[in-house]
Amino acid sequence: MIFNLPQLGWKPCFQQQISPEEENRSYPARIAQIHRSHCIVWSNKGIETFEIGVFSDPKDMAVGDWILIPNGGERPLRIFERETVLVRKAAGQRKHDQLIAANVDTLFIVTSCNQDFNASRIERYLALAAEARIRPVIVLTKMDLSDDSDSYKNEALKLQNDIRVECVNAEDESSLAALKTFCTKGHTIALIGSSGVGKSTLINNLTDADQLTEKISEEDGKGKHTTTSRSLHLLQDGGILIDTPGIRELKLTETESGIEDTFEDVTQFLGICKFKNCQHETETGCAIKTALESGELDLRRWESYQKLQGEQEQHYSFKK
Ligand SMILES: Nc1nc2c(ncn2[C@@H]2O[C@H](COP(=O)(O)OP(=O)(O)OP(=O)(O)O)[C@@H](O)[C@H]2O)c(=O)[nH]1
Ligand SMILES: [Mg+2]
Repeated sequence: MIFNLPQLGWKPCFQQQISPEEENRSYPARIAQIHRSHCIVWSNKGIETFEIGVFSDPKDMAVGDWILIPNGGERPLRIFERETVLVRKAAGQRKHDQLIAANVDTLFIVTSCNQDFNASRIERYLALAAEARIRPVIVLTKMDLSDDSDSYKNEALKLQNDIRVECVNAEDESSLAALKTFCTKGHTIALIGSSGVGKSTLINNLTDADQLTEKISEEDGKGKHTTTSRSLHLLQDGGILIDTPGIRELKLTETESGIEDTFEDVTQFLGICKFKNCQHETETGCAIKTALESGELDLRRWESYQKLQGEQEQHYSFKK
């Protein structure tokens, strides 16, 4: 299969990174899959496989990255500077950050109209998107299994000004029309969320992909981490989707400004207390306390903001 570059999301900001000499001697390709020892790339030469270790540490590469390959060469030359990148703190004891996907334009934050829906968790994803300067869309799947999808939608709409929220039945292609409007030619969309919410089902029904999907457990409604690696998928009418494995717990890396942007309803009350060093606990003239009491500020939002900020502080002190 031969791809044309605009269809793969090639943009002027990448073209600018190629010198005229390189233009004659090499070609760009987009990373569609990364495996332990090799990656699969797509370009106007077709689909190719390259060993990873010889040109980059796998930890420094992400699905969605553009790389430069010399004509007829066996090893890529370099990874292009990214326009955007989604990064999370690695799970468990691992210290390095983990790249989720690169050069993403829109993030579909996928959750379901059931017990998976969790406002504070969605706020983490919103902060991640804001930090990366990627437009978020909240996608609520399984509306067909819920009597109350509108109330989930209303809760989601409260999480950010002007946030787009779409309720869908991921298994029914006819309910995905609104999502397709984001999938324009050359536009890259990553799907992210817990296991079992229907990310791969959405990809299968938006494209010709055949991603493995798995029935979720009846008792807890949870999936079993069916997708194990990230991958690129093309839509027939344009648009590129990135499937990702389910995330159990999203830990944020440096996301301070993303958090500030996501919590403007909270930050508007910061810095205006009577005392500069107000801890927002028992001090008089505390703007936060007053806003909480008057109902202008939602307690859950305040607590969620504090939790994420606390994690940021821990993150920085850990790095020192
Ligand atoms: N009825 C209904 N079932 C859905 C919907 N979305 C997903 N499912 C089902 O939920 C199960 C899990 O879907 P997947 O697409 O495998 O979930 P996933 O998010 O890719 O999960 P991981 O790969 O583990 O991260 C499958 O059996 C889907 O058919 C929906 O909107 N309605
Ligand atoms: Mg999946």
